[in-house]
Amino acid sequence: MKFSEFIKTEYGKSISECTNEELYYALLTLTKKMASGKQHGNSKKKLYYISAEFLIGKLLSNNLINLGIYDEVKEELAQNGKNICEIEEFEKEPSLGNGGLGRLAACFIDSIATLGLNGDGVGLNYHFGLFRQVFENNMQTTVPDPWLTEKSWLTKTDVTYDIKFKGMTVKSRMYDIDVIGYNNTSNKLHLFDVESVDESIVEDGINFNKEDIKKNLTLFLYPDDSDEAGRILRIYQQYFMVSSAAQLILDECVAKGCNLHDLSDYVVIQINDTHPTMVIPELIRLLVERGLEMDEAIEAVTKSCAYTNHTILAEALEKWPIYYLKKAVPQLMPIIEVLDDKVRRKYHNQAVYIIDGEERVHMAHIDIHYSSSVNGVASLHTEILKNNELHHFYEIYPEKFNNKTNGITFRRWLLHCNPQLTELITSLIGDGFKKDAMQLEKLLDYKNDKKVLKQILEIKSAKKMELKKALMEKQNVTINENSIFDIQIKRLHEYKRQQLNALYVIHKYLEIKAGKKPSTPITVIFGAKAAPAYIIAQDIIHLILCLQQLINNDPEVSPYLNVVMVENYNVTWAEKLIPACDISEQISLASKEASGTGNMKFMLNGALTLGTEDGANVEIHELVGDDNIYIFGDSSDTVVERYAQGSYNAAKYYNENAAIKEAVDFIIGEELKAVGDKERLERLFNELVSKDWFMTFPDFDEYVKTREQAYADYENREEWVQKMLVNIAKAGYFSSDRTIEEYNRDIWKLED
Ligand code: HBZ
Repeated sequence: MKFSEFIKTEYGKSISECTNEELYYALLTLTKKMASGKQHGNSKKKLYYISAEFLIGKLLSNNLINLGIYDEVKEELAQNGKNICEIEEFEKEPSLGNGGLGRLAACFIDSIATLGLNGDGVGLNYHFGLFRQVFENNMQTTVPDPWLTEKSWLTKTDVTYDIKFKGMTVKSRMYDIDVIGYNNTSNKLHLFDVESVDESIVEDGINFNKEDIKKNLTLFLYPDDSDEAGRILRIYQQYFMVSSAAQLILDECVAKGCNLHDLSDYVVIQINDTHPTMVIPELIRLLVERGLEMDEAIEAVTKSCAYTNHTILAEALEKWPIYYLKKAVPQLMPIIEVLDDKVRRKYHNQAVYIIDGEERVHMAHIDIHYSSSVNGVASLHTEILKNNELHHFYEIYPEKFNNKTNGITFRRWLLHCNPQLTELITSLIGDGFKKDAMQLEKLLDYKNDKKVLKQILEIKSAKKMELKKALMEKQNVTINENSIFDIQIKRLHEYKRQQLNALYVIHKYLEIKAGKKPSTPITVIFGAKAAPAYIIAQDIIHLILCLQQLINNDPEVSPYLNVVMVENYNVTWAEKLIPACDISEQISLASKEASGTGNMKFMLNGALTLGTEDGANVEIHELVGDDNIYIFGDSSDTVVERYAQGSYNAAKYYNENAAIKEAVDFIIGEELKAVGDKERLERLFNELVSKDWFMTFPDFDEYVKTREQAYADYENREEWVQKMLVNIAKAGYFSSDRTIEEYNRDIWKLED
């Protein structure tokens, strides 16, 4: 049915008579209707992808694309004087994620549906999600981000479960979002919510009683865990998620004829990082309750579960005090004790115990012992897990370890965010690449085609203009569309080293002040949220915002260098920033970034990577070759070795390297103090000079040199655009369809 006919029958109006808001809701209704006709046939074995985050982004355009009606609808709207982009403004971006892990989950459910696999996502329906970031006085402040509207992509279901905590039972209810495959069947994202949640308990935008679980359980993603009540609340949330999931899983498989002894013939559960780990003891508990012997239950669950690790940072690996678990979910402790006991009997190595000497439960250890697969998310990351971080486990279970290099869905990160480039590619190589991304390699035939190269540059310019317009409208900031767009967008974390980028900006500022002007002006763009309790991360944001104010208002420098930090960086911003980017900053300390996925999105949209040999950068480097990427910095082996020796001395670099000293001193110099907060700037300065835990100084010189080389190469537009083309052509490997095919081949083994 055409959209105009749908509008007429459902609303009794024509398109031109509707407001944009009415059109948005009409399209939402149409999409939901079409999705329900594409439900998966429910084959015997089913995947449950459990994740605390699903950073799905706005859904309208993507759903229309996946249903194959985007162009048609856009055209019909245009004929009636309506613009689909304006209509999309009515959609609020769901605030159900924080970073790469959540965005990965969103790409994966898109690919699972696209490949026609029977697999649903399971998570939580956070009412305020992650906080919304607002800048005030060059600082990040946080406010709730209510995103739920009365009519939305969520559908309330009749499915409810009792979730038992110590001394109380709460009711969970399942809400569903359709996950529409590209030209294929549709699956579900199940989001559980507590019936008794009460949004009104949030005061001053952010504070609420952390102990009133019935009212607060699904208010926020990652509630502040700087105090004990916040940490215990996270356990409540995690258990609520996995107990709902476990009950759903058992109900669904029993309905299909599973007798629970054969659970793993019906069910495979992918555990996305350690947040859903309690699904393991919870399923064991439920199976025993339903009559299985403990040993059999453990075996059935182990066979059904698979774990993905996303980090080697020790502080990010969850370890919960037994005391917390006993307070919230005491019924799990006897099971966890049995699991630990079995490990202790078999392996006489404390490093692999589940419960440590400080009475803490190591969640990742549960996952590794009691899953049948453990995977890292890029080749280097998996090697580091095997050889360093999880080496003791690798010795016990070499067969469990495998790598699954991350991927991104090209529907969102090319077709939706860059229709111009999509159209050009289609005109050159046909549209086979939309289902088989490796076909992008055919673009290499055009490496010397002047007309094509010119078109690629024109598209980049057009996307830069679009970004300029968006920044003007949303943030009242003007940027120069003829400048080099050098972009770093990701969560704010010291290991990702936004501070290294900021040090470069200072260095460049001082150079320009001293009369050395860049041939082409440079716009350095940041986007990042910092966890509210992560003080140094807030300080780094403060530094960047101060630099933005200082530099953009300096008439001597601003014609050559600008700094912009986008406020409340999210998926919608990423969709505008990535296609406009020339240089993609992927500068984490080697060994620390498990994979990165922004790096892949940038490459696909023709940006060149300036990065360290870390995460998936290594694989990007291998694919595009030395000439089409800018690599710098110490290798992961060097870094791992330096940590092991404990020999790093930041002060030595600071004292012996004049360029480093000059840039670092600037942080506490008069210019910045005039626009910034003395305490924050001094704290950051001290942190760098006395610790620099993520080793920015050893990489500084090479970073500056490599970045200058990239800028110099940019001047040769013909060669630069050839590099862009190679990056686009080689990006096919990073389609999440490829990643999901690998998960299915090696771990899930679902039928198509
Ligand atoms: O997962 C990210 C990795 O840092 C990134 O390298 C990788 O590409 C991506 C997908 O595999 N990890 C996260 O985003 N992790 C979190 O956001 C996180 C949040 C809360 C935690 C732990 C980790 O308690």
